[in-house]
Amino acid sequence: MVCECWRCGVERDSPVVLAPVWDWGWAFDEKAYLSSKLLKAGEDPYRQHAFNQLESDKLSSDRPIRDTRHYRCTSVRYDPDLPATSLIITFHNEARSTLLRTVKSVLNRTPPSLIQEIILVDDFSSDPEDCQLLTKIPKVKCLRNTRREGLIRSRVRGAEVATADILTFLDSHCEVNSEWLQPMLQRVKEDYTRVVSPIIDVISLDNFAYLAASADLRGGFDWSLHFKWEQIPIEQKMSRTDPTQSIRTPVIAGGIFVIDKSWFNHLGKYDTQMDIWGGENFELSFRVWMCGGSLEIVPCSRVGHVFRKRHPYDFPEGNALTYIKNTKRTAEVWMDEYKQYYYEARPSAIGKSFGSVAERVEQRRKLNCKSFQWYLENVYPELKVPEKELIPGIIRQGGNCLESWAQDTTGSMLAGMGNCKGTVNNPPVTQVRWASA
Ligand code: LR7
Ligand code: MN
Repeated sequence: MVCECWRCGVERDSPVVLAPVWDWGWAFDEKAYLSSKLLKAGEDPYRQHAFNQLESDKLSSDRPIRDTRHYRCTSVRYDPDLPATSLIITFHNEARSTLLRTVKSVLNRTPPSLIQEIILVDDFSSDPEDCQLLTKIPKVKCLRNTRREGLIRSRVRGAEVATADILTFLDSHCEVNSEWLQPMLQRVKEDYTRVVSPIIDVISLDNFAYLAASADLRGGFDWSLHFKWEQIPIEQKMSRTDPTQSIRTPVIAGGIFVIDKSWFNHLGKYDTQMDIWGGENFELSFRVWMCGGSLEIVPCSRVGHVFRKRHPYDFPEGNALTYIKNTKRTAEVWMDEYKQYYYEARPSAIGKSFGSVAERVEQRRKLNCKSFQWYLENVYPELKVPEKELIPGIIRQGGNCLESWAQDTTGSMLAGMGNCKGTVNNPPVTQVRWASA
């Protein structure tokens, strides 16, 4: 289907085939790497990785994919001297076929001069060779954790050994598309405080088809700190005259982004007391915006990712508790008085232990970051504060209400802040006077 209107959301069907540009197969025995981990006859292909491993194993590691960019992206020119980047890919028990395809797609679709190195951080996978054997591939380095750390500490470990000035993070089951890196590097080169993500295309977890994602989405969330893709606000959408222009986003999905290394370090890397998976994308996103940077999606950059419906790995402390710990740390450090809405939306977080956040609070103070109120007003005004609903005569704020409860002798309404009563006969804790009209 051919789409004339770039806003209509249907992607052009491009016949472009992306051919591999390097021939280095002599150094690495790909067949041996893959064949030792093939599924056994009759084995459930979804069991180990929560995607159809059989389909992935069948596909070539060099398979061509459709160029899903808007056609206008193909004529955009980038600086010839863009900086090189260190790629960081952390994984725990990734399927060999998807891990290898991630690495090869990077090598095949990125100008060699832009890749300083590909750092694989093996987060204590069962088989050390999943990672080790890949170091036969040019530019690939492998770090192995001596115990399970989770993706947050693993990424920090990767970032600490990275030698390039720019860091690029990727999940371990991705395929990068044509010219994916240049538009992101360009934006970061122009302004090192920008943290940029591609449009994340979908690789089907069932048949591994590469599907174009809508170009009209950005990252959002609700008060429980649950990530969701959402439509760009209509005013912003209408004012976009150029489909190659970046899209400001309140949060990033978290797995695929480019950041200047000194900026990453200056902002405090990640909160390394967060475990396994989840929440770090909010913490990073709030930190970037509130401490003087910005987040954007670069539409001319496309990277495919296998989205799954469940985690294929275990969480030593349990999935729910880990998510609570990580998001609670985020709320406690960054959300100021608005954290009450997080607790209202996620009451199970109340009373749960989350370690000390003193260091992160101190970091925020040192960086002189803006308030969460500033973030809400300037970055994410679409996230409505739930309690500002007005019941006639009552203004709710958290568990408290500003309620009118009597008239004084002058006819002014007396009102007060206290436990919500919803009646005029229960005097609240503190009183304020509203002059009657
Ligand atoms: O203990 C672990 N150690 C790891 O190294 C658990 C996971 N990992 C690795 C894992 O192998 C993978 O490479 O971390 C990466 C992310 O884990 P996934 O792929 O199981 O989770 P996901 O795709 O749901 O992850 C999304 O949300 C995470 C929240 O913590 C991270 O931010 C991921 O990077 C993020 N992925 C993306 O943003 C890609 C787009 C998907 C979306 C939305
Ligand atoms: Mn993933």
